Amino acid sequence: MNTRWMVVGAVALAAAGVLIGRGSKPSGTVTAPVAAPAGLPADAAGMVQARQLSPQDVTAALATYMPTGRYDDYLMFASGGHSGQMYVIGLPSMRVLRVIAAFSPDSWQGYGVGVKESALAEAQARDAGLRPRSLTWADTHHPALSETQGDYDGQYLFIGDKANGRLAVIDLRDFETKQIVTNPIFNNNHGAAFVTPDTEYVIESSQFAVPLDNRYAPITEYQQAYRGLATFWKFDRAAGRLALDQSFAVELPPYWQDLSDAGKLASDGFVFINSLNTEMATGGIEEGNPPFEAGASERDMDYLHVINWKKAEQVVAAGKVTTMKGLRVVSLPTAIDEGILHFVPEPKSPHGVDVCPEGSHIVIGGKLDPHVTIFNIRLIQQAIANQDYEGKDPYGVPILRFDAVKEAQVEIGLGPLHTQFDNQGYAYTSLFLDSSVARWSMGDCKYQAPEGPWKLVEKLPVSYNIGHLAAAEGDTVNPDGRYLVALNKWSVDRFPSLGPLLPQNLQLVDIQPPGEGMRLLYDMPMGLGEPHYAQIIKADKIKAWDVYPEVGWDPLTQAKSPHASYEGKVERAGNTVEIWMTAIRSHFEPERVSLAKGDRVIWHITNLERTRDATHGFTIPGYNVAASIEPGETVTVEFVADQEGVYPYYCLEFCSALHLEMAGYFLVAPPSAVGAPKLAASAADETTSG
Ligand code: K7E
Ligand code: CUA
Repeated sequence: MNTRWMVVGAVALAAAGVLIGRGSKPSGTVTAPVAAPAGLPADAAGMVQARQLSPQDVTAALATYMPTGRYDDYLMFASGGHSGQMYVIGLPSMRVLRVIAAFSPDSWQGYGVGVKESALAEAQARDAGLRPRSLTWADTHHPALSETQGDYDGQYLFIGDKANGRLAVIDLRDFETKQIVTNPIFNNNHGAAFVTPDTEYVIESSQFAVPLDNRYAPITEYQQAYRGLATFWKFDRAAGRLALDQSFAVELPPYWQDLSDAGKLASDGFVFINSLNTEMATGGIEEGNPPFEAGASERDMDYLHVINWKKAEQVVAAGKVTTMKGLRVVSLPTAIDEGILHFVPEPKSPHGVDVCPEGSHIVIGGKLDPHVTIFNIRLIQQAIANQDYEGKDPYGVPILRFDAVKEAQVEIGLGPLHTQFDNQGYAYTSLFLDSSVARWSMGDCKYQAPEGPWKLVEKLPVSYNIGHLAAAEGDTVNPDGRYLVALNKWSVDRFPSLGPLLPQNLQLVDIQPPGEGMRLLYDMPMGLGEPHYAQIIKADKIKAWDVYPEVGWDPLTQAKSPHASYEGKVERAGNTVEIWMTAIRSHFEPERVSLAKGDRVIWHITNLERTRDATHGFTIPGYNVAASIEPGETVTVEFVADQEGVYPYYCLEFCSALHLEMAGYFLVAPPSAVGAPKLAASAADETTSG
């Protein structure tokens, strides 16, 4: 019997209440092979007592502890809020495995700091004429893993930028961002990113109404000139890119649209988007108007937008669109006439809309309503067919009769926001004001909970102010149950004080087996930008590369780079100097590059390594360049040598024992001193093997 298991056995004994006093040992217990930290007994039972752990603490520790080298069962992809990035977290260990640079520069990943093969550099160049300045951050809210038949397929990840109306595409073969698209006619979003069941489209719907096409209109013309927009970005899976020319958008009234979710199975072909501010409040507290928070909360009902995107696709194909900046737009009157857009009344200031695994039910959380409201897609389709309307909105959008489409309301507590599902017939809703997670039973579902339909089953307190929650594959056609993570906005007193800016608290909850109640397993301080939503995928669905497929790989195009080179060389054409450099443990080639001030420099670096984890870096003092060149990768940096001097370039990754020697000299002579510039690719470096 190996020692670890004997220790575990002892801990399990302790958990069962057999707490043994210091000095005595239960039979079968052995002393741990490594000395315990000072002051802590070396045996498990002694540790349990010394650290004053309850049996619940011990089982929680056993449920989350990951022995060295063992992998997590699940990966959670969490947005990074206004850090602009994405995080990858292992479950159940809650270890942060990676940050993925998406919208913000990250020097460790060589992203946005001089390397040309990057989605950020590409977007900045493309948007130079569209946006007044280069954006170097985002407010990432909702990640969406690509889906095949409504299930995560582990291929791509999309993330919306609420602040600037953008989306990013991440390829999960190398966990790098491949594309950033900017909505050409709208400058913000919130219902993004959500995917249709086969990732035909990535949905980006707006939040704050503004005039379309980034025009100006005075706020007094709000109702006439301001609009919302639901954009359906076509995803070209083979290319791994969103294609603007195959995308379309549907114009919406100037309510503030909120989250969205795509229908699936029973509701495939529909997209559901919440709204608030159907009052069309325009603020102006300084002019005696009610503030937004009151003005946008006066009515008892707002509208769930029900969009038939398959019908919209046909209308677009028939050419009934206006094209603005390359985006085909179905106007609001056309959307109404063609039966693309219907409204469903929904209780006060809704936030989350979540479609159940079978696609039959749509769950709404109303921030100012203690219920979740559940609509049935069959009833919605019937009401549309029968024109069972309770009226039309001021723009002529038909409003379906609430009682005709509502299946149930379940009172669960204060501030319901977002809902996820498991494989036992339960739904889980975050309660922001209650700071808790409610577990309640679904009705008319493939799985039926023993409590019967539409019942609040239990609530688990969380710390504190929960926003989203994520259950394992809990927004797919095939949820796993097992784990749920509460993404709490505030942590208040949970961690030591590190100043006034506090981490968020991500709490791991065991939701299996359901009969035994939800159990809190782990508090994870998130000392990085604020995650909003997260998705949890089975780890074995991700098929990532260990190294790039070929030496000389361009990760932006996911193909061999035309700039790849297996040997170092320098060429001059006019005043452009082009360098092909190789990197392998523990040297660059060339090791000297000499030129004159004013020369344009194009510097390609190929990492020749085929060894996993043998990443090299590259930087030059003062030139704002930080490259990460992963095994097989080729990167390019380009700049004008506008500062004369001597610049040691070196490898940024501690790649080998002789990492400090992995360096070279970049010599920028004054123009006059060089005359006809002399180039020196170092011949001193004879080493060719790795
Ligand atoms: Cu509730 Cu942007 Cu999804 Cu944050 S949103 S919580
Ligand atoms: Cu290569 Cu350090």
